Amino acid sequence: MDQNVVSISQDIRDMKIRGAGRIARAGADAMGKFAEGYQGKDMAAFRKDLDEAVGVILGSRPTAVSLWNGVQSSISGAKSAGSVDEAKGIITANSARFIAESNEAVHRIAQIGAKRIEDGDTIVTHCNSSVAIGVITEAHRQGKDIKVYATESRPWRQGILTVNDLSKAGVDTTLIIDSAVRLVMKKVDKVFVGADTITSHGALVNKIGTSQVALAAKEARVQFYTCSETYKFSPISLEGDLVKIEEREVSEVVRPGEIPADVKVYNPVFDVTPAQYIDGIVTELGLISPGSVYDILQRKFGTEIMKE
Ligand code: RI2
Repeated sequence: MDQNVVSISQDIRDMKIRGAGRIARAGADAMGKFAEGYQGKDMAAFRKDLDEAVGVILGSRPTAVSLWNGVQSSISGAKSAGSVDEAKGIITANSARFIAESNEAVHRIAQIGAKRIEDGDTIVTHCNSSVAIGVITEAHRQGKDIKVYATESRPWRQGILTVNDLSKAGVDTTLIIDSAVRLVMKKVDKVFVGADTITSHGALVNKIGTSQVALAAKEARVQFYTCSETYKFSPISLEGDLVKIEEREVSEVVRPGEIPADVKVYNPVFDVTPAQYIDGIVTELGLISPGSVYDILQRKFGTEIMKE
């Protein structure tokens, strides 16, 4: 097995590479490196080895469809190539294109989303979304006077990354524990979060606790936005497939011996926020409603990607 593929997949599994966009780009990069380093000339063997490499990468984290889309976009058309060299060329070009378009999408979303933030706004963000942070820091860069409450995001505490990012950008930032969200919501104007997956019926799958933030926002009549590149839209959800919610180790929640051995620990990493809690999805194609996800999936992916 290609060592780049093995090590990138391990880094994704261990959360050394994390965040739905970053893992998508890492998955695409792994496919590009696999193609560059492939030595054989037999197409049948290449197809088999490619399938194995794809399986290793996709097995690293199950929830974010961005990883699946990054990998599938990178290998699109390669298996029907006339030779291994042609297939390798297709994959390296696809991979580079995906990574460039992904970075460009993050930039576009920052420009579009920042317009929804007004001078004097107080914002809540949850976990660590590079895309949501891009929107917030762009609004700040434009000179808008904003305040941000960032949740700690147990158990991995990605909120610590967020407050570091925001502070570095000069944004007035306050860290709160996850359970303080409803209390602070009274002082909040807008919520901006990221996305791991968005389904064809507009439900948002994001870091555990996102749906509680959305619930508190709805109750307080606070606008709730998710910032999502369209490769986080799930083509397989069109066929009714459920998004697999990743469960991680008990050790992420409690230290050994801290609780009685007969107490079970349940550590789901993501939850689902239904479309009716979402005021808008900021994508690189524009600000859309959750009801438009189906159309974009059809327009962007058609049925092609599902046949790979
Ligand atoms: P960006 C993260 O998942 C968070 O749930 C975050 O909202 C989402 O990915 C999107 O991140 P994890 O990898 O692509 O921390 O916006 O489990 O950076």
